[in-house]
Amino acid sequence: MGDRKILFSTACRTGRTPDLWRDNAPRDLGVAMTSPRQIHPGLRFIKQNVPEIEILEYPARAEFAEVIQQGWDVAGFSFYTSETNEVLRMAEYARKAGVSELWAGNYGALNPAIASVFDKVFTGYSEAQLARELGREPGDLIHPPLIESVGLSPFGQRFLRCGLLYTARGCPLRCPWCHVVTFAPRLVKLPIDSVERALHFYKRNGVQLVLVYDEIFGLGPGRSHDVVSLLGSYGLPWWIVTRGDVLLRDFEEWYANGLVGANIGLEEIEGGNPSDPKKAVRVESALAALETLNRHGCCSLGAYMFGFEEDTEETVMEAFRVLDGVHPDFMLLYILTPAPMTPLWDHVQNRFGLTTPDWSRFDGKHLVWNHPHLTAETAQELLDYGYELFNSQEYVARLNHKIARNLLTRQGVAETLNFAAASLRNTLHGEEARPEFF
Ligand code: B12
Repeated sequence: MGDRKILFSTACRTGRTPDLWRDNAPRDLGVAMTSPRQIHPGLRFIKQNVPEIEILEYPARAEFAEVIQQGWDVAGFSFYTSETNEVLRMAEYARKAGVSELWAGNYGALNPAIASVFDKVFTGYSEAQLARELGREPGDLIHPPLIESVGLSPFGQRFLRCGLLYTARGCPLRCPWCHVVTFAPRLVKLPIDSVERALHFYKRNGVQLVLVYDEIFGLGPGRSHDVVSLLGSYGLPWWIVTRGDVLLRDFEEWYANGLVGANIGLEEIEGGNPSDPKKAVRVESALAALETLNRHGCCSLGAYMFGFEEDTEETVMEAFRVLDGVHPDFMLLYILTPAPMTPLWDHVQNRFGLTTPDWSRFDGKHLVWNHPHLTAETAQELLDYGYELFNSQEYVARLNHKIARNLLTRQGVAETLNFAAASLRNTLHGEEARPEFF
């Protein structure tokens, strides 16, 4: 069992690399933030905890074609639904190269329509399952070092050195559109000493900002206090992804411990039953959370998804107007996209039907089902309108100004100058993200 040669790869790099900032900005924007994906946290967690497995992150097609010929017993693929076409092509290639077993993992693997291509499909976070597959008992989970940069175009890719941090996995909420419902429906904390080891590494290796990528940071009463004081004790600025009501509950404590920015989910602004009183409270708290962040000079990002069943062009425009009124620094904009094996998927299949079999369009940027009030073109126009409205040129100056002011008021002049010097050094001499493990 343990002697098999195993290679895991992400989908090949084709066209432009996914980039949180660029993917939500007007197409011809000159100066913009940029963070093309550089490392794959999922594969790095696997390599850190199951080192027998070799990994390839975002290879070019030619690189994959060459590596896959090197006598592997197993090829595993890590992909999102929108990367399915590319991975099916890679799987065919691997079979032709004589690889005897193909495995699938990550969200894209949860798709009955393609399951027969693979010999094994893994659901959810997989380190433990993989260790057992290789014939041993898993140990405590180790958080690998995960360093990426945020660039400022046209000046370069390495302006801000960021450390990615995961403190908990999974989500117990049951949002019908969200793939996490099927993928990892239980909230599980990462071992705190492992989180601390990653933070320690970041502090020693010139990380300027910690990006906490838990699905919803702070979920579950009381559970984040230990992590928050740990973050505070390292004196690194940190940024989270969370929900408005959760942020409002704990904001004072988080701010006192170095929080400098947050992405707030705004799905509730449109989705669901408008007369549901719980929804009204959540909408209010999402908006209040953005205002709270702004009032304290913290960076405020909104993540707004439209295209729910009851949405019309007018209701989306109205939501844009309301959101614009609270002045988020940047908005991530998505079109509601059903993912296989979610309640939304079944509902859409039964009532409306999909409009395309092309998996590459299941990326949150295309309308892929027969919507009762919106056409694919209108949805696209709304997206483009939103990019212009929220994310045109000024956001870059606003965010950089906020980060600088935040540092000045909270850490003083000397620290702020150090920070600026570090960014200059990164820009001039920064290294590419490289494989690094404990
Ligand atoms: C952070 C994040 C991002 C970041 C990525 C940052 C970075 N530098 O990597 C950014 C903002 C760039 C991003 C972009 C997108 N994202 Co995103 N993102 C997430 C988020 C919040 C966390 C992902 C993560 O880092 N997980 C942590 C790592 C450790 O876990 P992992 O990757 O899942 O890997 C584990 C398992 O999957 C498994 N595994 C992984 N690979 C393999 C391979 C094999 C062979 C096996 C056996 C197992 C296995 O083991 C790993 C270790 O346990 C998730 C939601 C969530 N909580 O999962 C959404 C999520 C994954 N994103 C999603 C989507 C749709 C996207 C986008 C397509 C557009 C969009 N709507 O945002 C783009 C495209 C990205 C791309 N093509 O690369 C969806 C995926 C749905 C789907 N069905 O595909 C999610 C689930 C959000 C949601 N709720 O809808 N994303």
